[in-house]
Amino acid sequence: MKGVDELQRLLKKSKRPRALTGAGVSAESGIPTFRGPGGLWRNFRPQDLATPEAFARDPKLVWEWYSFRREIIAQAKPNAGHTFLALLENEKPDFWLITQNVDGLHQDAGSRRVLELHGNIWRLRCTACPKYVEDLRVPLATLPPKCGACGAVMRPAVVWFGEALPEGTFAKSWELAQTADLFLVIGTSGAVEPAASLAREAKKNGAVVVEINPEASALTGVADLSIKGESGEILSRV
Ligand code: BJW
Ligand code: ZN
Repeated sequence: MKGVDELQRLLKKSKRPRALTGAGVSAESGIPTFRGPGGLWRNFRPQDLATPEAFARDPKLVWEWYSFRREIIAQAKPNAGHTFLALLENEKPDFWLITQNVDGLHQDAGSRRVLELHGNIWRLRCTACPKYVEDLRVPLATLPPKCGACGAVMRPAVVWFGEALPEGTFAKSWELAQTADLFLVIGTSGAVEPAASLAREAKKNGAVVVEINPEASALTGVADLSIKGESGEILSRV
């Protein structure tokens, strides 16, 4: 396939490759994406679940949604797309993976240079005190879970709409976008900012942008090469 050959060529000569991944990279592991057919938001409005206001209004409802997703993720395994990106890290000492995903499957596949823009579903933080914990239990003992230190409600340590991304993580991602020579955009609709702007920033600074997605996205116009297909399937051929 022409796109795959071209990507192979670009990877071979790249010294500073980066990848931005989204929910689509975990779709072949059986984890639903957010938008589109079968997406997690087909039956819900994002503002009813993924905002601090929604959580303040009904923490149990929001936690039930996260609990449901934790159950699915707990049973999922990394796919060929995750594995490819983990192996790329060994080949390219300056490769960095920037993910919007909260599922931790990149780390499960062996990736270590991972920046999580939107947090991680396995971590919880207290709404009242600095307590921050990893909790892998499925299901959790109570919904909403309570802080062991102060008794207040815990929340998932993820980034909701209207919340700032972890400052150091985003700053580092921005710098990596600016210094990229190759920027892979894999399995994201590019609908959410500021994550999507990383691809634009990379392009502005001279990187070749390659998209892998079975559908057109908000970032297809930014891509120099757009490979249509499922990321696990495509990357297993690179
Ligand atoms: C496959 C596939 C296969 C399928 N292989 N591909 C500028 C303009 C307008 C609005 C804004 C703006 N800047 C900021 C905003 C507001 C807002 C925003 O972006 N709104 C837009 C909706 C317009 N952004 C924010 O609020 C962000 N915060 C912020 O900007 O703060 C500013 C601030 C500064 C200082 C102080 C205070 C505030 C935060 C955004 C947080 C996003 N959070 C979520 C939830 C995380 C927790 C959780 O998981 O529950 O993150 S929303 C959700 O969307 C999740 C995802 O990471 C994110 C992106 O989705 P993704 O990954 O792209 O998934 P999908 O489903 O959209 O797409 C899947 C793709 O895969 C599709 O294209 C498929 O085709 C493809 N696919 N199978 C490859 N096998
Ligand atoms: Zn607390």
